[in-house]
Formats: sequence, structure tokens, C-alpha cells
Amino acid sequence: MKKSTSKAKASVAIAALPNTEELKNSIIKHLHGSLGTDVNKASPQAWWRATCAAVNEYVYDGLRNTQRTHYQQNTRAVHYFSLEYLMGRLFSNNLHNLGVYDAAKDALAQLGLNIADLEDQEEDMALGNGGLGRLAACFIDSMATLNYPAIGYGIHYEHGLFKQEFSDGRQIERPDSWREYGNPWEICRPESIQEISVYGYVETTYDLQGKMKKVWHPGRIIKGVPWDIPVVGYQGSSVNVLRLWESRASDFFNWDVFNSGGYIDAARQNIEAETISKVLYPNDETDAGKELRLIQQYFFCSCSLKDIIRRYKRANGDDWSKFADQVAIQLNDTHPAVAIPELMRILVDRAEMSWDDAWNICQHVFAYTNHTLLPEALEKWSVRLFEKVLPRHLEIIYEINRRFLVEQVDVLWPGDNEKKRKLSIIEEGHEPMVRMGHLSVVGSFRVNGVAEIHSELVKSDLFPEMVALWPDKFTNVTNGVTPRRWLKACNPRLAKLLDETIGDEWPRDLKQLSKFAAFADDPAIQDAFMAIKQQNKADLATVVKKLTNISIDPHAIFDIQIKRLHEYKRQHLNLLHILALYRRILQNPDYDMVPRVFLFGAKAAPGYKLAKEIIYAINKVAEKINNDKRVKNRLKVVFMPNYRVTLAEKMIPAADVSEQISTAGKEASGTGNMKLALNGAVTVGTLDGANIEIAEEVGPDNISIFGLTVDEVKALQAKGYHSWDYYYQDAEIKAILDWLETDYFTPGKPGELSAIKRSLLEGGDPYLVLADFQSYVKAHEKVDTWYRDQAGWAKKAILNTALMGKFTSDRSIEDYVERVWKLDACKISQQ
Ligand code: CR1
Repeated sequence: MKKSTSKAKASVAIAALPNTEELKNSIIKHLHGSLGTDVNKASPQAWWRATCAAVNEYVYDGLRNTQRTHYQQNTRAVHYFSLEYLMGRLFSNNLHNLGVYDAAKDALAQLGLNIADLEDQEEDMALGNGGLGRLAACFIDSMATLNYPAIGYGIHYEHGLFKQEFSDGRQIERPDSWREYGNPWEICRPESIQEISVYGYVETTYDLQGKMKKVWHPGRIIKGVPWDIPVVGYQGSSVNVLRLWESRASDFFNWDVFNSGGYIDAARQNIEAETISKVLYPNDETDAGKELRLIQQYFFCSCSLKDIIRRYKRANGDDWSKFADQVAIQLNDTHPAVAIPELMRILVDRAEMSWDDAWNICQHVFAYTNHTLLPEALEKWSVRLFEKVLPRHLEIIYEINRRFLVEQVDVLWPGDNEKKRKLSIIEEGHEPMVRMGHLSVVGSFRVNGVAEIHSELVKSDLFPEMVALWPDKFTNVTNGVTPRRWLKACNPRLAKLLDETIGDEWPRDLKQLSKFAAFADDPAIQDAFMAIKQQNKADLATVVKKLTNISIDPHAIFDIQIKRLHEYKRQHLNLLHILALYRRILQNPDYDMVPRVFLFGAKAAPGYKLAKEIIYAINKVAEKINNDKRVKNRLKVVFMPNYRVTLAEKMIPAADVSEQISTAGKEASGTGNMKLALNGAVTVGTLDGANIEIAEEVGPDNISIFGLTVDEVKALQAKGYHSWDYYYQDAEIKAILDWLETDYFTPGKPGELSAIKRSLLEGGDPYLVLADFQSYVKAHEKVDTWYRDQAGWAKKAILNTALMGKFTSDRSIEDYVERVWKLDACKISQQ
């Protein structure tokens, strides 16, 4: 029995949504009229494009209505500045958010097509590395759903995050060309091109009254071309925009060079200009510190600010007095912090505003989110590089810093040079550096971390003096994930069960999930829930077979760790546990354990050697274990190649166990932890980031916590941590680490996997892997025991789903609105 779920609730932004018949006609119309092909010969690509075009008719309708309403009501808006957006695919997301997924599925079925095949035509839009970029994508979904006037700004990278392949177990990076043949979701807006400047020198001039004026003579002008991606809110709420800038050579500038006879030079400069938006830096957490990266940051900030100012002036003319009432800018980490001196430059140099007035505006416009405490990830730029690329901005930063030190620091701590040295935006030393974190805090009216504990650590460990200066500036907004993509769309079976038991309001009011807790002991719901998990696992097993040729048993526990590869996330701790189990099986052929499949998904930054060694080691150990008859299928290990949003959507609904095992104090929040628990996985985790809040929500019976706490980590490190002690005192640890050095996993090549052992022993084990090892093993023994009681496990899994209501990104956005942005929602009116 087919149920028409596209009853298409009266949508706000979109006048009328199509039924199956209308969609079918529209798809055919576009196949003919937009694609120039015919039903008889159309490829799946063409069908997919035609369907996108059909859907876009409605998306654009919502987009126009939203933009018109915002303009007419002259609303205050938030501008989300982010160097990364990890969007994944948009096809099924847009269909679900419009409420026409089932109608489209039926329409395509009537045309003899399977909607899943069409979905597979789309490349992931992977314009981000990991958590930070995916968070930005969840946030823009929530802002549109909640009807907040919001625009996302970023870079239209030609190449997103690299594609990962394995060659004999080693990571190989291949370029990602996500829009090689165009992207049906984006609209180029040449009418909104901006020009920005870099390099050159600053001239100091004086007018007739003797007033000093700084004039920046740029060395290079670059054009920013905006591409707009409509962001469809759930059930046709607002359709907001993600505006991504592509760099091009400026016509104006090249003609100059060209005319002076420099044809080749002009061509070279074209290439250089276009290089800016060519490729996403593939580093999560750590930063390259390269000139091109600084130019990328400045390029998109400058284009975006000019775009905002253009829009503001259209409504308010040259009167700047309302600017801070109309405009909030959220800095997603320090990557866009150069927007602060850029706005100062525009106000002081171009609008000829006084420094104080300009600074007052800045300090009411910018807010900054910190996403990490890792020292290597706190951005710093050498003064030398800054001066070369942005000479005027460096002067402005010096002046911001001078006033900050004199008017703030010296007032609270008179004559305290040590405080000045510590708080200065400029770090002194052999190579003086601009500290972007300091600049972000000084220039913003609000600073937030991304989970309770992280926000506390931002205050206590990162910026304690800034807190003394401005206690009210600091706040917390715990991360969240959009339940539309991360439950409704990716886990349709569970979504249906929820609709049937607790109603269908949960996708926009996730707290409703708590009603599902009442069913945790209900045998019928337990069975239904476990049957769904079983089907999802069977689906994943098919994907695993196809991608890796490894057969896995859907009846085993699916134990999943998916996230960027980093020592602090401790994929190698997971590996040591796998080796412990393998060793126990070899030592005791009857070793009793519930069969487990360990699944990994992770990309390593191309220059991060140890991370790549860990991938290699996991792959080699997997090869050995998966082919060892003595294991008798109790253990399987799979490293999924090319982990990305689309793979996450297949893995998360199939997870029984979620690995969230970072060293306490290192993972700012995590968001994969939320997605997995939301889909009924039981977390094995440390008390780190948002795991702590997840544990509070689900309660100790429904999560397996292990390891040192933040305070214990600090205490251990203060007293001196000696990983060798664990090696000598724990026979299991010693045996495993020594094993890795033999050629057992790499026949004929002993020592190939020794990098891990070296880092844990000679390297001092900076992330306390060995200290947490036995506690981790016990946390897994607990899981094994729990799983043997199937009804008990079902109850835990159900309660994980039911008690995740807090972690919707809608709640995060409401927190930002209340604590930071002070925005009003805006109901969209139709034309
Ligand atoms: C953090 O590592 C957090 C996301 C989103 C990451 C992760 O714990 O969930 O941000 N930080 O807030 C990051 O990418 C550059 O820093």
C-alpha cells in the first residue's frame, strides 16, 4: 500500500508543491527543454539533472519569496562566515525538506526509474574537512528551517576535499572535481561580482588641513564571482542562500598589464588569480600557514563584507548608524578573522569614519566561535607575510593592538608587561606573529565554545585574562546536527517507526523524541527497532562488499569509528583493542565474544605522516584478521575508503556501537557522536566534548564511559606521564606493541608498522593512549555483556534515540539567536 506522504503541508515560502503527476510532467519537460534529450535515450545523469531542474522550479519560487520578504521587511540578518561547508549531496535533502520525496520517488518509478540510482549520480559537495564544515552545513539548514534571515558566505572551491583511495593499504589522494560537469543546484550571479585587492604598499598622505590619510596602493586586483546555492528549510520554510565566491582575474587589471606589452605576464596573473579558489586546504585542525591560505581567507571575507555593505546601502544609503543593528557576522573559527581589520579599513579609510566610531561598529557586529584548543590549530600569521599580502591591514591590527594594550590591559594591570606580552595580538619573538585568536576575541562582542566543557576550557586555559577583561563576552553553544539529514533522510525505516509511534513533528521539534522513551520496554517496539537496525546493517554489508570485497555478518555488533584521522581522536587506541581481542582469540581458541565488525572511515591530512601510518596499520591488521580462519568470524575489520557525508549516511543508521574515544580535553565537541546516538548506537566514549552532555541525557546505563577525565589528564601530565611504565607493567600492552614490530601483519617486512609503537613509547604517548587502554578494554567488555541481552540492548538503543532531542542544530541556532545574534524570525510571504 502506497501512502501519499507528500500531503505537502501548506508551506510558507512556496506557493504550491507538486504532486506525483505534476512532478512527472515537469521532469519530462526538463528532460526535453533543459537537457535536450529524450526519454528513450536519456542517461541516469540526464534524468537526475531533469529531476533537479523540476525541483528547482519550486526551490527558486521559495528563494524569490524569501529574498523579497527580507528586503521589504529590512530584517536584521546573520552572516555566517566559514571557509568550509561540507554539504554532501543535495538531491534527497532538498526533496525531503520540500516534502516531495515520496512524490518524486513515485513519479520516477512511473517513469521506470529508481530514485536511489539517481541519487548516486550526484557528487558530494565536499567543500570542507570535517566537523567544522559539516556543522556549518547543519547550521544553515536549521537557520532556513527556523525562518531566520541568514546567509552563509564561503569559497567556491573548484576542488573540494581530496578523494581517498587505498593502494596496498596506504592512503592515496586523488583530486575531487565535484562540478566538472556543472552543478544543478547553483546559480551564478555576475551582477554581484566584487573586486578585491592584495599586496602593494601603503602611502601616508596629508590633506590641506594636515589630516593624515592612509592610501593603500594594491599590487593585485582580483574579481570575486558569487555562486548561490539555495538552502531549503524543512517543510518549505525560508529558502536562504549559501553564497560562495570564485576568484577570477580582474578584467580591468589585466588590460593594464596587457597594454604595457605583458601578454604572457597577464596570462600568468590570470592563473594566479584563479588559483585562489582552486583548492580546499586538506587540513583538519592544523593549519598550513601558507600565503595562499591567507589570501583565500582575505578574498572571501572582503568579497562578503562588500556584498553585505552593498545590500545595506541599498536600504539605508550612506547612513551607517543602523549597520550594527542590521548586521551580525559569525566567524566560524579564526579563519575569517581578517574580516575585522577589513571592516575597519572600509569604515576608516573608505567611509572616512573616526576610529572610535568604526571600532564601535565592529565590536557590535562580530562574534567568534572557537572550535579547538589544540595549540597547533590556533592560527598565527607571520608579520612578514601579513605585511606583504595585506600591508594596510597589518597597520590596522597594530593600531587595534596598541589601543587594546593601553586602554584595556594597562588599565586593569597597570605596568604589567608580562600581561601585555601574553595578551598582545602580536606575539614577539624571532619571527613576530599575528595571533588570530586574540584578534577575534578583541574584535568580537561574543565568544563561544562548542560544548559546555570546551567553553569552560576556552575560558580557563586559552583566554583567562580576556575573561577578566570582559566576563560577559564568553558563552557556550553546544553543537547540534540537523535531524532532517541525519535521521529522516538517512534512516527512513526508523523515521517511519517514529512517525507511527510519536507522530511526525519530531523533525522540527526534536524534543518530541522523548515520547519514544515510553516504548523502550515495549517488546513489539523493541523488535521493530532491532529489525530496522538489522536491515540497515544488511544494507551496509552490501555497500561494504561492493567497496572492499569484504563480507561482514549483519548479526555481529557493528562498531563504528568515523571521523578525521588524528592522534587525539585515537583511532590507534581502537586498533590496540582490536589486536588485544585477536590475541586473546589466538591464545584461547574458544574465547567467548559476541562477533564484532569494526568499521573505520577517516581521511588523513596528506602531510600528516603518523595519521597515514595508522591508516596503513589498520588496513594491514584488517587483512590478516579477515583472512585468519582461526578467528571464526568473531572479528572483522573494515576501513571504508573515501569516507565522506554520503558514506556517513549509510554507516550511521547501521551502527550498534559509536566510538568517541578522544583524550579528555582535546575534542571540542564532536558531532558524529550525536548522529550515531540519534540513530540508536550506544557510545563507548571518554568524558570529553559533547560526550559529557550525551551521557547526561541518556544516563549511565545507556553509554559506556571510560578513561581519564580532563582533570585527571591534567594531573597526570603535571606529575609526569611515563608511557614506558605501562609497557613494562602490562603484559598485554607489551605483547601488542611488540607484535606490531614483527612482520606478522606485513610478511617479509618487519618494522613496517612500528611508527605507532615509537610514538607511544619514544614519542612519549602525547595523547595518553596507554594510560586509557585497560579502561577502554573494560568499556568494551561491558558492551559485549550488554549485547548478549537482546531486549536490554534494544532498550538502550531506543533510549539513545529517544533522549537525543537536545542535539538538534535547531536548538544550537536558537541558542545563538538568544545568546549572540538577537535575531527575529521572519515569516515569508508569497507573492
Ligand atoms: C572539533 O574538532 C567539533 C567541530 C565543530 C572541530 C570538533 O570537536 O565538533 O569542530 N574543530 O565544532 C575544528 O575543525 C578547526 O577546528
